[in-house]
Amino acid sequence: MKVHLVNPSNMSFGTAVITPRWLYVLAAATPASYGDPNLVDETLEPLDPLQISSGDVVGISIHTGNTLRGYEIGQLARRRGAWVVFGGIHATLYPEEACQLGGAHAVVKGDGDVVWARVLEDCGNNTPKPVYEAGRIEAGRFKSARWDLLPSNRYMWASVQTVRGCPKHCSFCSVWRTDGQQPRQRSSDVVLEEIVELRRLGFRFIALADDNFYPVTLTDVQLALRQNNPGRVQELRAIRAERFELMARLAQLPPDTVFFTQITMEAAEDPEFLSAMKAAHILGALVGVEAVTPEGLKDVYKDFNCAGENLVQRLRTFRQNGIHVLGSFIFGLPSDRAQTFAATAEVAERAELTFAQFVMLTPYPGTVDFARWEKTMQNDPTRIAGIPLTRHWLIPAALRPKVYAVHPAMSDRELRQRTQGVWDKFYSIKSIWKRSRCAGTLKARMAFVLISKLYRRMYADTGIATDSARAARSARWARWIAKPCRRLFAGRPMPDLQVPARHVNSLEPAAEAFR
Ligand code: B12
Ligand code: SF4
Repeated sequence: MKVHLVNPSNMSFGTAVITPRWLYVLAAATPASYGDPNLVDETLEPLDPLQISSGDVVGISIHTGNTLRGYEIGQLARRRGAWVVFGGIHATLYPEEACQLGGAHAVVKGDGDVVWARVLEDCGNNTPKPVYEAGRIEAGRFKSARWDLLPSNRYMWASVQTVRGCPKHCSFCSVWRTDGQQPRQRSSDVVLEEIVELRRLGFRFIALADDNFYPVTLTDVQLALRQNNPGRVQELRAIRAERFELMARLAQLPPDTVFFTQITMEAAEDPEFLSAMKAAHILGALVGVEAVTPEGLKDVYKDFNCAGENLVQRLRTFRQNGIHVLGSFIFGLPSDRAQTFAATAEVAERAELTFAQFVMLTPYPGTVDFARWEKTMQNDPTRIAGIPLTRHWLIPAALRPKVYAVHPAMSDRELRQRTQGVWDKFYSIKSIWKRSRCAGTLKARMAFVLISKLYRRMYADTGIATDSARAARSARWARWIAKPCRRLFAGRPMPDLQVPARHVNSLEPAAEAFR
């Protein structure tokens, strides 16, 4: 019985930006008695169905965006006589759908690290259960990835998770509902072991695939102190101390190592944290700006973000501390008006963002926005290819709308055109060249231009493409440019690199301030 793990995608580029971490984690969760699993990442190349034989197990991961392709693979694998098992965020939310449309024999809801061995055993005994409630396991039970199975020369960035879950509750995000609001933080020992293994292989760019790298803010600790809650204070400070411990150890890695993470802008109020990040080579972070107006922030339950001039200042603080920001903005919020687009473009420029993305509000399942929208759509008769809009992921990609909710002030067309306009402005050659000053040498500036253009093109398929011809053109361009880009990210293998030792004095430096 061979085990196959498939990461579905409609587009294959030959080279990919970030390793899909789940593939290497589930590989680690596969008992040695089954041999090494066959890992298929369709963002590199499509699955060859002939690899699958009767009696094999095919594990497929789906997030909402790649569900349709995932279901195609499931049906295909089932026709070839394999056991079909689905997992991932979308399967966790809609297990029945994976059975009805994806040919699933079994669906794993939640974390696969521990349950996967049992699923394989049950398949081997011809007794898989329709649903495995795996839930949220403790951080200590997360499996470290099998990086020894990573193909060489295919990915630009590797990905290592340090913490799962997020204490916030943004309306468009499913993370806090599926992964929980209690941060599940891995110990720095296991994180460092993975990172050093990757560095030995020659990866010097590593994405920290965290929901929120700053799970405890200074305000959280102050609040717990004010509430006279010593247990809570201790818990929060332990999480912070472990963060600082991790960063102190990352700081000892070779100086050309580069990390990128996702973080809330509250970190800008915490100078020790930012300087520890810089020292730890965490030189870039995706910051969810979402909206530039107080009304927009209210729309998405993100009142901890700033608007106006404070926002510009907060974002600049990252840059002033040596951390590049990829600002993420959402368009299509109910409070957006025609002038919001120009205001956003202006903030993106003034805040000295290195990269930016301008995504269209999409009701993802598992979010507050989705639940609200689904309710309002109860009596909506619209069907595309026979599918109601509230199951938009099942609509063939070419027919899928780009805007889902009726906007109170703008037509779909206007929203899309204005969004496109902001992308075009931010990624015009003139603007990119101006931003490329941060890269230094002429060669580095040229590389910056190339990467900016690649980023822009790869995004042309994630919600803003005006038509499928444009998306196909973008894919061709990205395929062509991705290979030389990967070389820019590659590092020198360092087979002898040692794991930095635990740091005795790395306890949260600001701790004294809270006593
Ligand atoms: C890192 C990350 C990215 C990275 C890297 C993606 C990559 N190549 O890996 C980048 C920045 C590129 C990215 C992009 C996007 N992302 Co993203 N991303 C994440 C993040 C933070 C971590 C993913 C990760 O690596 N986790 C670590 C692995 C080990 O965990 P896991 O994938 O959940 O797998 C575990 C279980 O789910 C289960 N499991 C998973 N698969 C399977 C399969 C089987 C067979 C079994 C048994 C079990 C199993 O077991 C695993 C181990 O416990 C998640 C948030 C999250 N908490 O998951 C969002 C998340 C997956 N992303 C999300 C979104 C929306 C996007 C974008 C669409 C954003 C945008 N607007 O453009 C794009 C889409 C990109 C694309 N086309 O695929 C959403 C998906 C929501 C949904 N319903 O689908 C999430 C959940 C975040 C959110 N805010 O809600 N993302
Ligand atoms: S959008 Fe970011 S800050 Fe908000 S809940 Fe999701 S992970 Fe947390």
